[in-house]
Amino acid sequence: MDQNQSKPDSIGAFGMRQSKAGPGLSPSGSPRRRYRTIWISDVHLGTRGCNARLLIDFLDHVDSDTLYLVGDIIDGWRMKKRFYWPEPHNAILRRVMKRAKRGTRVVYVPGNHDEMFRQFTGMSFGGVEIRRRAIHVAADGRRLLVLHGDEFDAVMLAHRWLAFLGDTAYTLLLKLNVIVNGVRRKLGLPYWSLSKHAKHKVKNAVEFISRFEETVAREAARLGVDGVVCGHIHTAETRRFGDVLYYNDGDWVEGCTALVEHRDGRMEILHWAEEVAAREHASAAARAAA
Ligand SMILES: [Mn+2]
Repeated sequence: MDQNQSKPDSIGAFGMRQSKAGPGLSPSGSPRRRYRTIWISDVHLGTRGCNARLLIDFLDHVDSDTLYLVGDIIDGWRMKKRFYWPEPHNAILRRVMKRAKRGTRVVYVPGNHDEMFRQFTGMSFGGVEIRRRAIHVAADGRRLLVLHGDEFDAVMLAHRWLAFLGDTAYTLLLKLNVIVNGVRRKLGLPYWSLSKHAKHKVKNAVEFISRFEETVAREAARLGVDGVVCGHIHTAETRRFGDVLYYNDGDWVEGCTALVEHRDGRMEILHWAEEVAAREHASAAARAAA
């Protein structure tokens, strides 16, 4: 944790970010966007698949009254096999803890990959509340159930959700995604998710996603809430099933998305790779004009 409060986020991992930006400004100098609520999940810290660079950029450009961490934030499964913890992953945790310290309400709903934190349900660490699930009351009064989503795996398939591709094939796809994007970055091309696009080409995957969404929405209807926010299947979405709203905040391994609630209760999915590409395009254009 940064001891020097007057110093803005000057974290060494990204040297160029040692900016003069004040607390209300992002490192790129634009004012931080402030939302009522932000939901992120499936960050998978501790794996190479995690797009830490984009997530750090996201955290440096947005703020909220409440931040929900909707599970699979730290990948305990993968870490058991092999320890992997580069500096940018620390930088993400520091940013989250700093937010909690400065008054953002941070609610952490662990998922299946970070289920080791479920034993701390009801406790609070550094201002981060740990919950098994949560009810979020939106600005317009709607009640949204917040859960990770792995609780439906057993009902749906008796397999993990990756069953449709096979865990090995999926892991390979994510590895390829890292390689492809390493090359793209060297070429100055924006982030593009290979695995996300491959998934949408597989008929079984599409059917699976649809069935998952329906199952979660049905549970929300049964509980009498107005909607549900989950993660788990790495597919951001906003959909309506009858009277129930289904929101999935996506992930930071493939899609790099967050779900946000505006002041008036309006919900939106932010596609961060596209935002970064647009910003870089705009600043390149500005440089060319100068
Ligand atoms: Mn999960």
